[in-house]
Amino acid sequence: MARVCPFYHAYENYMTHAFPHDELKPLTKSFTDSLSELGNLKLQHLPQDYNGSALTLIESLSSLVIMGNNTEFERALTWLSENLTFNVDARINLFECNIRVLGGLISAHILATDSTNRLVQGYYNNQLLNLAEDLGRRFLPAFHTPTGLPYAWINLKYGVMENETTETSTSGCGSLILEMGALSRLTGDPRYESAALRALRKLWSMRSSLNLLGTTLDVITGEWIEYSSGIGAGVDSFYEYLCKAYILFGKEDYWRMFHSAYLAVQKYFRYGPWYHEADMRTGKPTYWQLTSLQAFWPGLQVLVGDIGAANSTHREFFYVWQKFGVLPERYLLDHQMLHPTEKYYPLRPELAESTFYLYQATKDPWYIQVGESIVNSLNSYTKVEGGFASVRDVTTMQLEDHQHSFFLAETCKYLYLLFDDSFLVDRNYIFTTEGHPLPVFSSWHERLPETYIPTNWTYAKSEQQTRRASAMSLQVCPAIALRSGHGVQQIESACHIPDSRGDHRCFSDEECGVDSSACRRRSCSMAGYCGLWV
Ligand code: DMJ
Repeated sequence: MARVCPFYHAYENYMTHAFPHDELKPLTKSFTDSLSELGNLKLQHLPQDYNGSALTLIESLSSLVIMGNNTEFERALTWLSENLTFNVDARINLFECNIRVLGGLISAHILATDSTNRLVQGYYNNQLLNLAEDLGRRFLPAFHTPTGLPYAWINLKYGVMENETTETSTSGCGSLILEMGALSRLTGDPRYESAALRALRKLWSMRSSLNLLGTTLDVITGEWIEYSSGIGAGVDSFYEYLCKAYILFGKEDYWRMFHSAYLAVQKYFRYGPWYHEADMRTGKPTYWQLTSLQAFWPGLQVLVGDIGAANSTHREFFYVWQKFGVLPERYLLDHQMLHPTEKYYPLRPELAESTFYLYQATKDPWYIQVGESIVNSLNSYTKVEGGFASVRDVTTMQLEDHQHSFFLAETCKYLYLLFDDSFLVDRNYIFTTEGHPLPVFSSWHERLPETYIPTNWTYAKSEQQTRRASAMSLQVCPAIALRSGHGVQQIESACHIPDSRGDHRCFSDEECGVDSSACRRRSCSMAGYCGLWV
């Protein structure tokens, strides 16, 4: 049964073999607390040598509510309220701890206080929000730098350590605004949102004249270290948070930044349905690689209404998924081969995430088939008695003893929502980069004109459905009208120009003809679509 939700097999095994440690080792039915990227949090009332934060439990909270399991949600909530503390000597990664722990707690707090979820009333007394606020306060010393750009690492008890590295990534300091902004709105303490916003503005001021950013930088000097960047590792959620911050908070400043950044990505990184890396100073291509993390991009494109481009990129990623059975971490586009060492698939969510967004936007049943195929692959290749294991090598399907917490926070959640989106009916949520839902605070989207529905998709949205502007269907393409001091101002569309024969399957370049507007020969992509790919 393709649609059987993988969540419970993963969750129950975590609870049996790993809880209250961080993550499950499904092959040996044991646990790990040594998250190199997250550091270790600690719990009260537990043995001295215990080094866990029940990370997978925190990451599962919003998924439990979405699936309607209020009993388990409340059990988890009680346990965390009584046991979790952040007053510990632990060096943690700010970005990871923000998206997984702070985001998990804030989202769960909102879900716990939302009366439509029918949780047991009376018991909940803001315990998760108090924990989130305590954690947020411990983040603040990381921002005490001359630039306002935060250190990548901080000790929760002692602040920034002596000789701490000053190197961080674009996503590390540019994707904190959703969680820290929400924390400020919920607590009334503006410090979290201001710190994250100051960092974001500083980062944006460091863009090149082409509106491109690099991948790594120094938080003290404010100078770039790595000038090459793309839409994958180290940068991905920066773009995502500019767009989602606009949706969540409604400030047009976020949209202006996102719009310029998005156009630059499409201009300098896009190569047909693929995205390569380029030097931020010259726009010249650097690395021609497909990475598994890039597969979130079509989901983001759905939010801005660039469905044609989203569809073509999603199809290529799914083609690679089918070719290998799962998505390899890195594929060398210029050599048409796997990266020699990065052949792994750690149960990442990005393809399922984009599939969910594209189905929400189009209701094209093809995306349901994609979802079924993803679930089938997960069950065939990664499901073991003790949970779901990462794939070490996609050429041999040899497994690795690790079930990452994002598998429960994101992969399982997006697959569930693809088949059953009843949780989203009449609600307006935006998902953080870790898949935790936050209700849209502003009401700007209700003012949107009639949403733009492209006509060249294989299956348009059912006319019977009420068209409601929501965070799930931002769809502001093809032209964006911004209000300015002098009335309404038209700005360049973010949308990709749709391919006039978008659904024509091809076998060779010869079948594709010449593009009438660009006067260039079209070619046939790996998945069999004509376009200006080369
Ligand atoms: C998740 O932790 C988040 O989505 C992050 O932004 C990058 N990707 C991982 C899972 O692949």
